[in-house]
Amino acid sequence: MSDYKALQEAVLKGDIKTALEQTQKAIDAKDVARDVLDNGLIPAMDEMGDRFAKGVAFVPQMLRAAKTMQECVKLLQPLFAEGDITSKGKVLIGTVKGDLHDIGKNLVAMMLEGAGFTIVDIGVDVSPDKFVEKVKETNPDIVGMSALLSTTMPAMPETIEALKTAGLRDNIKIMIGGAPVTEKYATQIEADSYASDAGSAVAKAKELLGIS
Ligand code: B1M
Repeated sequence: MSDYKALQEAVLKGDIKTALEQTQKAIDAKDVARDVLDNGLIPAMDEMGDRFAKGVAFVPQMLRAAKTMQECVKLLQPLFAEGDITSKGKVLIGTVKGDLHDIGKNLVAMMLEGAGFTIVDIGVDVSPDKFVEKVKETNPDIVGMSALLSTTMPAMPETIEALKTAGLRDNIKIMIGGAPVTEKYATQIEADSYASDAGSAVAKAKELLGIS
């Protein structure tokens, strides 16, 4: 296993070149992509979040770290494929209204795609009406919602309500996730499933559709 300190430091500094070199080094050392994420990239973003919360890092640093992580994730992307490319079902995924965080959502989408799901990614700041419109247009099996801000979590039940009003709720399964979201919240708002990370999102999606 690689030493991920240098990768973490590079992400924190927003040093894309070094971060890509370190990611490539881990790939060359045959590290598992999940390890690079769990031990290198995600701890760096958590540290950035702590620095932001303490007032020692600001939005431009968060943005730079996010961009650096995204570039590294692109490099890891081919390693996420499970091999079976027959579609296991269609997942429509977006970050809810008012929320611009998309790294977690993109990771979830990427892992689901790697596991054989067809992905319709409708981006960030997606209003309940847009979810409804896109569900009508693309007819997914699962609707995935991501929220990273406690202030945007209420857009999840709003979206579920809009799907109910449009008569679409019974045809789909709903999965939610994001750092402030919990299993308890999922039960409370009557979502069908909650996943704490991208790996478990794949397992939960398979469970929802009754596939192994
Ligand atoms: Co923001 N931000 N941010 N930010 N940001 C957080 C979330 C925060 C916790 C930082 C902090 O204070 N410690 C805090 C939220 C506090 C709260 O409400 N609880 C915060 C804040 C306050 C803000 C702003 C309000 C700051 C400001 O402007 N004053 C602002 C809001 C903008 C907006 O959205 N309207 C803001 C802006 C930004 C940037 C744009 C600068 C940037 C985002 C860039 C981007 O995404 N393209 C950013 C970043 C980078 C962060 C932190 C540092 C990192 C987030 C991240 O990418 N994590 C974050 C601190 C932190 O999370 N520790 C923070 C890595 C990612 C892989 O994890 O997204 O949790 P995560 O996804 C995981 C799981 O949650 C799960 O799987 C993923 C992979 O394992 N998951 C799902 C996610 N979605 C899922 C969906 C599923 C299932 C699982 O099913 C569908």
